[in-house]
Amino acid sequence: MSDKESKNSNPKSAAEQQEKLGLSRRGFLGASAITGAAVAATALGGTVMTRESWAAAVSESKTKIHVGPGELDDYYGFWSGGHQGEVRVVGVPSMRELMRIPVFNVDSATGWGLTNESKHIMGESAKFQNGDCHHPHISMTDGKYDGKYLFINDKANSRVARIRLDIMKCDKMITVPNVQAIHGLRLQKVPYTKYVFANAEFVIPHPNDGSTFDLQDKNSYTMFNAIDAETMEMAFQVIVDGNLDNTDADYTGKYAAATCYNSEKAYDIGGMMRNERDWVVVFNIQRIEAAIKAGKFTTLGDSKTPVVDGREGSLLTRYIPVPKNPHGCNTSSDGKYFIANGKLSPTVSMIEIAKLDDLFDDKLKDPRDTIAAEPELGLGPLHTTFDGRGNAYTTLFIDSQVVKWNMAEAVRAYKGEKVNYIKQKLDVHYNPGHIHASLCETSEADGKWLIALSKFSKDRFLPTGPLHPENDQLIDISGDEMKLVHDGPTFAEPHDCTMARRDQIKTRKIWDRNDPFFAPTVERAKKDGINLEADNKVIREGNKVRVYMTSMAPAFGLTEFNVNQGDEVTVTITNIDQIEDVSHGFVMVNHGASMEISPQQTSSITFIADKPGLHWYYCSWFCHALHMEMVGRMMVKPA
Ligand code: CUK
Ligand code: CUA
Ligand code: CA
Repeated sequence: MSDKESKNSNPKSAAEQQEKLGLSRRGFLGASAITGAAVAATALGGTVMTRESWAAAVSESKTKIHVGPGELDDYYGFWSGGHQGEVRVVGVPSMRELMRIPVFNVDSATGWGLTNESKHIMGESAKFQNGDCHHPHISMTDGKYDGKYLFINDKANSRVARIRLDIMKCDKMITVPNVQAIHGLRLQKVPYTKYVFANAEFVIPHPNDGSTFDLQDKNSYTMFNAIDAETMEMAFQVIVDGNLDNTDADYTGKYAAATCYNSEKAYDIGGMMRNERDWVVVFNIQRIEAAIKAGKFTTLGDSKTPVVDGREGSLLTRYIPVPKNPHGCNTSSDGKYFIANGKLSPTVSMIEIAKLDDLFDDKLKDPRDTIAAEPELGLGPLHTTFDGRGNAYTTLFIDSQVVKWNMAEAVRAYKGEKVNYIKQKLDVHYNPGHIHASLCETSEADGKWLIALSKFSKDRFLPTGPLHPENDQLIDISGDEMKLVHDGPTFAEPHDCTMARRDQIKTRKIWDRNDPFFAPTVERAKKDGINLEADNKVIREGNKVRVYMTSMAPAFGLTEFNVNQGDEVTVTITNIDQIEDVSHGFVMVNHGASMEISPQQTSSITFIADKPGLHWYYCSWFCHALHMEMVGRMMVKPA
């Protein structure tokens, strides 16, 4: 957007700029921020903080975010790694990165994407080495986090993955059939997360076999997808009009909603902006389940997934027109509203969930009668979050602000009352997308911390060349006013994050030997007659060689093994250390093989011994004073 150009047009190095502006630079930005807020807030009748009260508030908040050495954070944050493909675990409020969970990427430390266990989980799609994740969400029971799983989408290769939060590893992955680009992803909240709802963003012809490329064709459409959260298999797909962007579910278990920005089914920007209104499509989950149960569905191609038609006129869906190219879709934590964020309209649309029964029963004739309010907030509203005290917080991409507003007052204003529902506008740096308040997606929204995920960092950090980090900013919302307290640089666009109280996540200290994560490898070993916890053996089957060994600090069970050139070698290692934190690694030098083996874990990796001679392997995780000596040799006899 053009705003980005104007704020981003600094050709000089940060050092030069620093010199030129001296110490006044931060002050200047601070002042302009306040002036900007003043202008915008005055226009909409909001309150503005003075420079003095702002400085005092910030210093007070800073003491709250200080988590001293050895102290623990109050919240687990789960950050999407964007087109980097991973999930990151971040402590809030310290914003310290605790762990990375590789999902749709290849990770050389843990061996994700390289080990047999990870390839088994990734299935067919292991052939892809990229991913683009946006929306991490934690499973729920009765509208509260149950801490079991975290789900995340892959827009790049149309996948959905599940992470087991007890071990913080991806344990299931599915490619959604017959669609392109899984984007919006949310979970059923009530009675529990039975379904993962996933929007396929792009309209494609069906069948997509090259017989037509016409998006206006009646057989060109996209689908809303439900995946069984436990089995991670497809539950159903719903054909829709237009396209699908973001989604959310309600607190009754009856409805899910999704925004559509391309009701035009256009293929270019001009076309996608043609209509003054696009819509929110609401899905009636019970009716969809009933239709499938009654056998009223079809299937597409090789897929066995039940497909129902939810296009205009269907009993399964309702289309609620909202202005223009809406983006985020957020259920308020009080359960009252689906909120569609206007993007090209300065408004958000509040859809009253209590009116949806009547809409589906045709007692409400005009779908617009479900709109409780359409407050004007500022330029480029993208996503909204909640503090559990009746306030909503919306990102304004173009204004580079977060606006705090009151939902009940917005509804009163919509009815004609003179009330100022805008509470505050806070500058963020810069151009925010998602926004997330602690526990905001659950009925326990606690109004403590807010993360604004800003798309541009510009001059906020030491320069890193043409590619800049994004800037995820921590805002204290526990008081009456929002206070920006921390800048958090992030790589390759997180888009979204989620937070859970630390007591809601329970992790294992060491692996359970019966963990399904490496069960296929245990099965294989059983067939070879191997006791993984004790045996150090080489099994040969033609040119397939399986090397089994243990590891215990500071030694591998085998310090040498022999193979023939051209053999396909599978090294399986079981870490028999019982001590928490003593992870080993295995790297076969010059063979592209690397993996993690944490206490009581079994890991395996397969490579071709294509070069004759001596090849060292070593432990890659510093595990002992003699870690450097934790090595072995593969002797390869020439063919
Ligand atoms: S999307 Cu990126 S800012 Cu993928 Cu949820 Cu809105
Ligand atoms: Cu084992 Cu380092
Ligand atoms: Ca549109």
